[in-house]
Amino acid sequence: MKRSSKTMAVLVTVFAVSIVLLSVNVASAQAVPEWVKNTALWYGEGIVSEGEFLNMIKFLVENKVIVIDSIAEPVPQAVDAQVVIPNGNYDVTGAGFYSPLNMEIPVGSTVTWVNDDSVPHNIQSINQDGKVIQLFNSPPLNTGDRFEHTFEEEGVYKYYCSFHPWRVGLVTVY
Ligand SMILES: [Cu+2]
Repeated sequence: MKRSSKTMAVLVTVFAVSIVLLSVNVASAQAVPEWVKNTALWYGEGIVSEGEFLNMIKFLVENKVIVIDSIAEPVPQAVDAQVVIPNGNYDVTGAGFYSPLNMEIPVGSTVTWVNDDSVPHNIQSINQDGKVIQLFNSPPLNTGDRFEHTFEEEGVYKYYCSFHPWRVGLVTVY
């Protein structure tokens, strides 16, 4: 009993999804050809093969009697994002982490780092071993200076400041 009610739930779900995806063009429905009606009837009676029946449905879709609305996948919009190098970031004993410490952005987004600290910093992309790589690398940024980079590929990008290498940040591009 339990099993069949589960099956029923699945069937209802599938049916509900179908309603969203399929809509019948009423104007065209009045013009459903006789052979289509016959094919459906004969399929039910086992006279017509499944292949012929499916071809008939294909015909209805191609001629827009059955309209299939495609559900577009939402494409994440690229953004302009900002990472603050906060006041006190230079201090190894302080909590002046990059804000946010892990910047999560869609592909194509641009990150701008802003130095809000009282001393110069830089932004150097590093690999998993902590070695500097030439991906996004800023000159020294004085207080108020900015540096930006546009991320065109998915991935997790690490960076640090070569003056204060204990300050490591992340950019996650999805
Ligand atoms: Cu620094």
